Order: sequence, then C-alpha cells, then structure tokens
Amino acid sequence: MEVSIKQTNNTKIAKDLRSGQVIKGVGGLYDVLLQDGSIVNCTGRGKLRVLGDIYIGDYVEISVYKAGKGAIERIFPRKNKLTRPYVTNIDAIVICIAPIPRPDFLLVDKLLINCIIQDIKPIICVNKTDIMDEEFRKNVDNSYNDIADIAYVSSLTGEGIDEFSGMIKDHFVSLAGQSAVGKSSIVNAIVGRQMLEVGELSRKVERGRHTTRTVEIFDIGHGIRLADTCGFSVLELVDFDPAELSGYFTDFDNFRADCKFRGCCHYNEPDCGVKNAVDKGLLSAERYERYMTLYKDLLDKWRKRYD
Ligand SMILES: Nc1nc2c(ncn2[C@@H]2O[C@H](COP(=O)(O)OP(=O)(O)OP(=O)(O)O)[C@@H](O)[C@H]2O)c(=O)[nH]1
Ligand SMILES: [Mg+2]
Ligand SMILES: [Zn+2]
Repeated sequence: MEVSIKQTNNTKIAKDLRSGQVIKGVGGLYDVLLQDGSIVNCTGRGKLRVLGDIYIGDYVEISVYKAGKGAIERIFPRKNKLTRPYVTNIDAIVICIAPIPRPDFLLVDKLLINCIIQDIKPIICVNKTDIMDEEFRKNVDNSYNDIADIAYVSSLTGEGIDEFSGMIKDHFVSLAGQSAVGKSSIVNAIVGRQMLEVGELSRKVERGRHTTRTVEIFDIGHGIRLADTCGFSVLELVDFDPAELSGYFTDFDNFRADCKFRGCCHYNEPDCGVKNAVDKGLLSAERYERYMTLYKDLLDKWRKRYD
C-alpha cells in the first residue's frame, strides 16, 4: 500500500478537515505538512494527546481552526514502523554507496533484507560517478539488478540527479549508507542549494547509549519528503532462523526450484540450483559469498540462542 499525501486527501473527507503528514513533534505539539506545502501546528485530540501515540511520519486527518493552528483528529493506518528513533510510513530507503569510500556490500545486503522485512522499497543510489570506472558499475549491476532499482548519480557534476529525483518523486524516503558516500551532498543536489552540511561527520546512533533524539522530516520539493534518519531497525540485522535467510534474497527466486532438496539453504546441500547458477555466472558469486557469511553468522547465533 502506498499512501501519498495526495491519495489520502480524497473526497470522503469532510470540508473542514485536511489531511497531511506529521513531520515534527515537540512537547505534544506536532507540525503537519499539507499537500499544498503549508504546515499546521497541531495538538492531538482526546486519547491521541497521550505522548507517544502519534509518530513522526503518521498520515493524519486534522481540523484547522485558525491560520497555522489545528488539531489531529485521526491517524491513518501505518504501513511500517521503524525504531530508535521511531519513524513510520517510509516508502523507500535509498541505500547510498560510492567508489570511495570502498563499499561495505555486507551492509548493503543487510539493508536490503531489512527493507524487505519492513515492506520498504529499496533503491540503490551509486554516487560519485565522476570517479567511477566501468568495472565498479558492472559489479554493482551484477549484484543488485534483480533486487533493487539502481540510480547512478554524481552530486558533484549533477549527472543523474534529475532521473534519481524522478524515481523518488512523491515518496517519503530516508538515505542510508556509510559515512562520506555523499548522502548530504545528494540531498543538496536535489534541493539545489546547501541545505545539509557536507564533509562533516553526521551524528551516529550509538549502540548502548540511550538516545532521546527524534526524527524530523524535510519537504525537499517534487513531493519528496526526507527523514533525517531511517531508524536503527533497518541498519542492524535482527537474529532470525537462518533457514529464513534465503527467502530475503529474492534474486535467488529463479533458481531455487532447481534445488534437489525442499527447504535447501544453498549451503552444503548437493544439487543446489542457487550454487549451480553461481557456477554458470547467472548469479553474482560475490553476492552469494555474502549470503554465506550472513548465513554462517545467523547459524552461529541461532545455535547459541538458549545459552
Ligand atoms: N568526487 C565526488 N565527491 C563527492 C561527490 N559527492 C560528495 N562528494 C564528497 O564526498 C565527501 C562526503 O560527502 P557528504 O555528503 O558529507 O557524505 P555523507 O554520506 O553525508 O557523510 P556522513 O554525513 O558522514 O554520513 C565530501 O568530501 C564531498 O565533497 C561526488 O559526486 N563526486
Ligand atoms: Mg551527511
Ligand atoms: Zn539450494
């Protein structure tokens, strides 16, 4: 289900009610972005007022009682919910990589898995095409063509930026990826001005430390809304039964029917369709190796889960 501000603002809504998205929350007051780009500062009605019941990213119906002021009347059903910090209804996660710094493809694979689990569309954005060679592009295409849309951009020269904004038009998105791949630079290139600081280390969500930081959503034009963090829950792989892992490698789908054993984990089973596809060059050997790395990690943790 894809809910855009446009789609939720339908004729069934009574005249004095408007719909929009909660983009910021401070002390029980919420900024709601309407389709026309205006922002209404709202309280929550009745039981909605209890702090924590309204999430950043919620699509809501509000009544406007005077210019710029209103009340949230109802929350539309949520399509997903990410934690630490909480953010809901993300349409797409843009997984950013670049030739430099050297990509952490295992992180890319983990992000892809979590996107599939959370029903978020993954888009891979390769930045810095100005310093990219053909081999890099081939390697990325080979690994990810069958699992995600891929955009090639250079925030420096502007190459591919229009096509990329077209891909995320009217989407609520967040950017993920290693430091210095150019996430802030990409946003600045879309906005057409220096909205975010470039080259400065961004604040990281630190493990173990309790962070009360909340998300904020920015309207960056073309109907694109951007969350300044995607939430910890897409960055780390939770422990699950390793047998489930291959299900999240949807690029294996075409080959698993050729596996001799039902429930084949493409690990050390004989006559495995996935391993045969790798041997024939139909599947990226590197992606398969990363699958094995994740599989072994999960297996290790899974065996120790009752220790
Ligand atoms: N050659 C080249 N360099 C770029 C490009 N885009 C960004 N950079 C450089 O890459 C470095 C990091 O860019 P940032 O936008 O700060 O990266 P970031 O992903 O936001 O980094 P964090 O905020 O630390 O996560 C800066 O020195 C930029 O000038 C590009 O398209 N080509
Ligand atoms: Mg940054
Ligand atoms: Zn198999």
